[in-house]
Amino acid sequence: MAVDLLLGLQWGDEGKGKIVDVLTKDYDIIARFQGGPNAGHTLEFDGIKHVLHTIPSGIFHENAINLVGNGVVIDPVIFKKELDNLAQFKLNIAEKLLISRKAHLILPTHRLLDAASEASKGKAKIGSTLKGIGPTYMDKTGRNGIRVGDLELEDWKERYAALRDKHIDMIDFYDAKIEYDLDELEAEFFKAVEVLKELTFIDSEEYLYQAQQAGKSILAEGAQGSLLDIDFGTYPFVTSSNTTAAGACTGLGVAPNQIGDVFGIFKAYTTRVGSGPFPTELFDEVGETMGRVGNEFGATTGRPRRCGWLDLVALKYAVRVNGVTQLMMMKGDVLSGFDTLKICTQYKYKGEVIDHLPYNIEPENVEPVYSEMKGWEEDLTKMKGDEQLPKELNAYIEFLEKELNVPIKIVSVGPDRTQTIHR
Ligand code: 2SA
Ligand code: MG
Repeated sequence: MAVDLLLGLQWGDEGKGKIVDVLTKDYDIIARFQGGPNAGHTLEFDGIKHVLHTIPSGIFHENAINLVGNGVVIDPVIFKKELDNLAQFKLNIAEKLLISRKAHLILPTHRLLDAASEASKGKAKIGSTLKGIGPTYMDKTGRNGIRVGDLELEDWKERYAALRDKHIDMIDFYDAKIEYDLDELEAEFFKAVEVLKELTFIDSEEYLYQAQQAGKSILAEGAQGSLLDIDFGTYPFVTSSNTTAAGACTGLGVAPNQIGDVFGIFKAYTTRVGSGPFPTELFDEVGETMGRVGNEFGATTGRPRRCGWLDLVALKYAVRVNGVTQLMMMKGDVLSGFDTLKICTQYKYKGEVIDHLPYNIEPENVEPVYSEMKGWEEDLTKMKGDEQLPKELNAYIEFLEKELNVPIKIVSVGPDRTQTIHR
């Protein structure tokens, strides 16, 4: 059976966690393929809000196997905290959670290096979540990293110590005055590694191949968003992995011809957390209202997210790069009450009007060109069916479908699992 993909099409926080949770009942295996504890996937049901960072969003479903793929970077300390938070829900995690031996480990010194690198950049900082993501992927591509499978080897602690010592020299080199107590960090790390080792480590590409042969259905769950992709995002203000569809092939070992549906998740407006260009960003009351009503705060760091109108130029780009086959529009409920809604359909770029994403979308180069649509007053959060949606919202959806040439199959009208309208 084909492997379906679920991806964020903007700068992350589109609501992927919720949709994976809604779709999980249809899948046997949910697999994360990139990113790490920088992700914050929020799920709400039965009046409880859960935030997952490394563990896939299918963990709450009784029969789904959850796999952390080779493309993911794992911080044992954060992983242990996630497990501790889930312990009260009796999820039978030991049987449902599998870890790829080829996934790389985030060491305490990777986190310190992240902080040192950001501090050294001053105003030009990336706005990283400070979880050590960049330095860990640097060690992966630099061929220095420590992988989950190494924990099964006798000498892994020696290799750990060698890498740690190198990191300490690098932290000194940054001269960023980072304060830390390495003994404390290491004690916490080694304790968490023991917890990680209680889980099942597998050769996940082989596992997924066999699962496919056996007719199991697989959903690959992306983290962050397409515009944070290391290659196709707003570099250097990106994360350090491929967040786009290709990342699922390298991050799981699934062949391109095995990919089935590509579900693209987007918010009815746009948000971004961290630094970097954001053409449709609003600095007025409208943006402030979106942030307040939408509760736009980082699920991992608590940072307020920047808000703005929907950017169709960027969304079209993401749809193409990922080969999206179905769209899911989130947080339409947050737009209730605006008289007029704006959608950016083109950019004014160096005096010319263009409709593709240029190399550089810094504010001095790009000015959004907007189409306006009539807003709606109705509260959407209690609506159950397509037929209840206000006509202005339907017009908004139809406009997007026409521009993007992909159907919008789900409209989410609130954070809860039940606030989901299928079209
Ligand atoms: P990093 O930590 O090195 O990956 O940061 C690099 C950039 O990627 C952005 N980034 C994110 N953007 C949105 N959501 C993310 N996850 C958390 C959430 C973020 C949070 O779900 O809310 O809690 O702040 C995420 N992870 C990374 C980051 O802001 C940098 O711009
Ligand atoms: Mg998030």
